[in-house]
Amino acid sequence: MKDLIRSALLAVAAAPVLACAVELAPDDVRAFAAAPAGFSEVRPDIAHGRVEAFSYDSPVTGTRRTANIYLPPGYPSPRKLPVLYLLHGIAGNQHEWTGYVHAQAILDNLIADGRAVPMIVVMPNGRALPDDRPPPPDRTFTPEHVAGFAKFERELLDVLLPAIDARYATLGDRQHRAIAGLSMGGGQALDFGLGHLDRFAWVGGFSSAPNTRPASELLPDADLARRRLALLYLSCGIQDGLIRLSQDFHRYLKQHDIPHVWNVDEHGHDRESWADNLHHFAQRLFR
Ligand code: FER
Repeated sequence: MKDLIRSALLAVAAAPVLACAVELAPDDVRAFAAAPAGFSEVRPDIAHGRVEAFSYDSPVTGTRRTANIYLPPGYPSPRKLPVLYLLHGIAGNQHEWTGYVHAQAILDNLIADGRAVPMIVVMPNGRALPDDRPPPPDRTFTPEHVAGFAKFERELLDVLLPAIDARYATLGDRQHRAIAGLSMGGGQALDFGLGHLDRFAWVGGFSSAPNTRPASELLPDADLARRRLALLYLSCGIQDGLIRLSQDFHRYLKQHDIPHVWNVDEHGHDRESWADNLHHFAQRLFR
């Protein structure tokens, strides 16, 4: 319920940017058919993973911070697992993917059907500020608040990654580490993932926000990108006023022959798009 209120507030706060005119190119189409009915609903007949809280000290904020961790059914298993870092939007927190998007059901269903490999999913709070609660709507887009999302880069790389690898049975190398996010978190995933291909081989930006650095800055060396990226996945809905940014990113990748998935769906800046894209992205990871 809280997440629904939060997204409704965001819709009001972000209305001017999200209402931008959308122009579509011929290749702005779905890469995959819509997920099957019920893909994000809890199925009582299958094994379920669990979500637990993981706390760590952040030298960036000077506070103790908490991430949510999805552990697949049967964890701990004899085998070490790959890890996906999954980042929320500007008005969300570590509960947004599970609460609003139903990520836990999506992952459980894919794993039960053998369509995704069992993985640990780390859902941190990507707002590296001493007060990391979603602010009231009139402060959602302040420079201070937006800066908190950029400050998360050092905390993620220097503190959270090593802490997760120490606490959980992870494989811990770049080939077994992915990063993706929605909107503000999509921008973070592209900035941090593509900016640190020594740490991540799988990167996804869903409805990425204007905190995304230009593709020319993130991937100046196309050859290196081709060699290091296992998957680069971009998506956006045709009703999302932020689509221009992803279209430009896709165009740059195409011009420079950098393989990627470009999935344009019929949705807006909303859970329908993010749930569908998590479903498609997760099943392509670590294979
Ligand atoms: C902006 C429009 C939208 C922006 C961020 C967003 C930093 C983020 C939206 C979201 O996370 O849902 O101009 O600037």
